[in-house]
Amino acid sequence: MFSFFKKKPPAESPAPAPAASPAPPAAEPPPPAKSVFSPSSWFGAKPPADEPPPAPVAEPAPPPIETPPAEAEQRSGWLGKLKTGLRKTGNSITAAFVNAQIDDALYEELEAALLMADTGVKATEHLLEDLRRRVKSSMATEASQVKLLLADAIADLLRPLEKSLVIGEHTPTVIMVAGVNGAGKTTSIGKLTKHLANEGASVLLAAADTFRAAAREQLLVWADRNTVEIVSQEGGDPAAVSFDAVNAGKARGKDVVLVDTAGRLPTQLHLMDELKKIKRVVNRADASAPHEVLLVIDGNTGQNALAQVKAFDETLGLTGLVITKLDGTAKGGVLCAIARERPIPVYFIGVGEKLEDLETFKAREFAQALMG
Ligand SMILES: Nc1nc2c(ncn2[C@@H]2O[C@H](COP(=O)(O)OP(=O)(O)O)[C@@H](O)[C@H]2O)c(=O)[nH]1
Ligand SMILES: [Mg+2]
Repeated sequence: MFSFFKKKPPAESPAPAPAASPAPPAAEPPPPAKSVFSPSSWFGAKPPADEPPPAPVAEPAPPPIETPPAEAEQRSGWLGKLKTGLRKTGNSITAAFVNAQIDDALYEELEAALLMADTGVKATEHLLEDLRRRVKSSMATEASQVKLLLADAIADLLRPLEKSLVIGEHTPTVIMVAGVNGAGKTTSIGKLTKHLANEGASVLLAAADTFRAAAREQLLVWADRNTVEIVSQEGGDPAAVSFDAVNAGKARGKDVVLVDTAGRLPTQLHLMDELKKIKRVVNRADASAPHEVLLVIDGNTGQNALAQVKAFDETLGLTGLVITKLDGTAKGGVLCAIARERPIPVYFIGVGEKLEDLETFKAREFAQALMG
């Protein structure tokens, strides 16, 4: 149920490369798209190299997978950390309901608590209007009922952000990762890599953060040297490293190429241009890539997180978000602001520095953690 990635077989027919791209010589047909993942399972085992891939199923419905006990246990531990991280927000929302009547004072207290939690004016207004409607139609008479209705309203607001990262439709699936300095890009890439490798996916990392000498070593800490390769070039051109990595990923039949970029402040225009250039050359190496452009956000950034989402989305066209550090002093409400103003899917949430501290985003869980 709580699978980390959604695995899909490759699309029926690979999209033809546009004429503009440096296509392979006409005589040489493109290699058949090959996925290591069984289309019948999100966590298929890697078949032997020369075994033909299983026939793709028309539209594979996600199989009803029971959460294995170990996985469920890990998730509940993770959820505990998320709740602890968001405790301050939870406490102030909960406090509004203590000995409360359903009256204007309650709504005012909730408004203050939501604004304090970085929910932002628009999402707060939306939530309170929605809550009043729910209270009316359910004919609630107790403040405790209103609390449940608020959790429902938050979960419904956040639900459009729930989406799985899909792996396997392209070989390789090229994922570009951006974000400001210290947001947690390299750490999150490390965790993702480890999860992918554990599932049998072959991963190639592009250390396009060529400014930081330690970036490669940092990635290697996470990477299992047997299943993960790294393309790097210290002091080199980030776009060139990314281009090489995508080409190498194609040539070596990797399942996933992850491009780690340097931290950039969205206000520094020339630096945003560099990210655009990386995206452009990745696309030149593989006309369907990048398949995902992820923004990593430090959960402690508050309302500025929304500004980052907007700026990076306008420059790069984001496909997903990773929110990190929700274990610290983060307030969490900014996800509501994102849902209301720039609803880009949240693929993963980080609550610490360990592998198991990265998990998939579930709206209902998050709403509950936010409510304390
Ligand atoms: N507490 C906490 N720390 C994190 C999390 N994710 C990353 N970090 C830490 O944040 C710091 C910056 O991370 P890094 O991945 O190097 O950021 P980058 O500059 O975006 O690549 C490191 O010390 C990480 O250990 C998280 O979810 N929780
Ligand atoms: Mg980094």
